[in-house]
Amino acid sequence: MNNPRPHPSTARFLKTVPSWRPGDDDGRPQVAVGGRSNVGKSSLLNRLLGRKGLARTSNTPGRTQALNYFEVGSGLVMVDLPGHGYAKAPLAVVQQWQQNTRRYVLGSADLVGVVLLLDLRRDPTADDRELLSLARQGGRELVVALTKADKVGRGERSRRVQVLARALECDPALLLVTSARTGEGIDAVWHTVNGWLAPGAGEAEPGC
Ligand SMILES: Nc1nc2c(ncn2[C@@H]2O[C@H](COP(=O)(O)OP(=O)(O)OP(=O)(O)O)[C@@H](O)[C@H]2O)c(=O)[nH]1
Ligand SMILES: [Mg+2]
Repeated sequence: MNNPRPHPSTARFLKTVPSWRPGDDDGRPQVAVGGRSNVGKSSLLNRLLGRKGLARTSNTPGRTQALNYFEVGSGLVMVDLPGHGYAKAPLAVVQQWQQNTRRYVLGSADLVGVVLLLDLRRDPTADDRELLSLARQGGRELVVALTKADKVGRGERSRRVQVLARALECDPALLLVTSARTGEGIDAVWHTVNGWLAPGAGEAEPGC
């Protein structure tokens, strides 16, 4: 495989979108990164873009409260989705995040695919399943990236991949084991995303 990653100097923050409208998109293809609060979305995005401080990361769950758009070269926009499932957020705030995500994932004309992040050590929540189902409903490409693999030993990893694949009804081969800390799995995510963006893509079966 040739180096599938974009050059880090091509990545830059574009804007924050607290309440998505169709006019927020600009016609360039988009790939969204979603998952529960604290799963490692911003960290993985920084790794994918090769730039440490680009997306804000935090030990405080619920840090990313809006859609954050990042430009990757001239041909791709990556979107950091607000994390779901943060127990301490007020209900009204949670509902606003959820509505925002739902409107965007179902309504965007530019969203090509969703990278759903799940912590390798945890079982999927109802919110994870909802995002999965929204992506499927919206006809988006889909890949599952299992995060924080550096915290899990080899044997336990393959056991968890099997468990999660069964829980999501996905082929285990389609779950990508990743770590923002070590960089494991980053090329595999790019390989998948580049496949979505390649000319003639779009007729393949959904990945997961
Ligand atoms: N060990 C390890 N820790 C990680 C990894 N990815 C993220 N973390 C840590 O997990 C915490 C949350 O990471 P974030 O990237 O901010 O998570 P997020 O999903 O963007 O969180 P919200 O924006 O709050 O939804 C931080 O303390 C990160 O340093 C990883 O691959 N390995
Ligand atoms: Mg974040």
